[in-house]
Amino acid sequence: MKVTVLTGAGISAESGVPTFRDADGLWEGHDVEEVATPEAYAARPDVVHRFYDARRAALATVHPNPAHHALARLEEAIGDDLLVVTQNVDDLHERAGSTRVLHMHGELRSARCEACGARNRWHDDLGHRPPCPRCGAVELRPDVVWFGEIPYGMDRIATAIAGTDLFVSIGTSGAVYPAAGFVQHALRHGATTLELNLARSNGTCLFDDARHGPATELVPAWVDELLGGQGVRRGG
Ligand code: BJW
Repeated sequence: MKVTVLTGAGISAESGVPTFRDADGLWEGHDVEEVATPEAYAARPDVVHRFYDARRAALATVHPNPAHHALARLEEAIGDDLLVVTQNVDDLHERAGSTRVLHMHGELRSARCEACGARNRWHDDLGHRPPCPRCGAVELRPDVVWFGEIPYGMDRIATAIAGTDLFVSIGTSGAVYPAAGFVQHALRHGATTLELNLARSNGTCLFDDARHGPATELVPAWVDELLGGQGVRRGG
């Protein structure tokens, strides 16, 4: 059985990473247009760098939670038959032990050079305008995908979803495309679909099954269920 999991900010919420659109969300104090578009970055790079530098620094204070660990446990059990596509720019899946993770909206711990295109592992601030380690140009930006930009890995994601038996969406509001459309892509290709989210999302009615509650409870329970009773075996 092949499983594709889409994760969003809700899976990291109980680790202390703010979501985007909940009441106390990340963007409550920020105008989205001020920080999450290339135009905003061109107009006010200092504001944007401050915002992302603060979020990158905050990663050092958070840890993976039982939902991240459960997905790592699922990968241990079914290996290549699992792909985690995350919209999150944190690295909590990897720190929990997952290796098959595709960051479609980029990563906080990466800096992209607008001159040479290099994607550099990055742990420090960018606001003081360090040079690109690859080409020396002073054109490093957060390696994240803003509105109007093309998410990473779209071909690989489309192929994975087309061949998946089970598509599971965890902790995402379904407010942002193309991720919000993955469930329909999965359904068109005959997959079973499941939503695990704190509350109903914009797309809940599209899923075959939807369970609502905290990810730290729902995800470990679902992984137990899958590995316990459903006959999921590597290559099976
Ligand atoms: C819990 C929980 C707990 C809480 N347990 N659950 C008009 C119509 C349709 C589309 C468009 C349109 N106009 C423009 C577009 C396209 C646009 C778009 O979608 N706009 C919408 C606003 C309508 N999309 C784009 O521009 C994208 N690019 C694109 O489409 O390119 C064209 C193309 C695509 C494909 C192939 C070829 C070409 C780019 C989108 C980039 C999004 N970037 C951001 C910022 C990333 C950097 C950063 O982090 O700062 O990505 S926006 C932000 O939203 C971030 C997130 O990844 C993304 C999704 O948010 P998410 O994860 O769902 O978080 P929330 O807060 O919304 O929801 C959290 C959920 O968790 C809630 O439901 C809670 O209930 C739940 N929750 N606690 C379980 N404990």
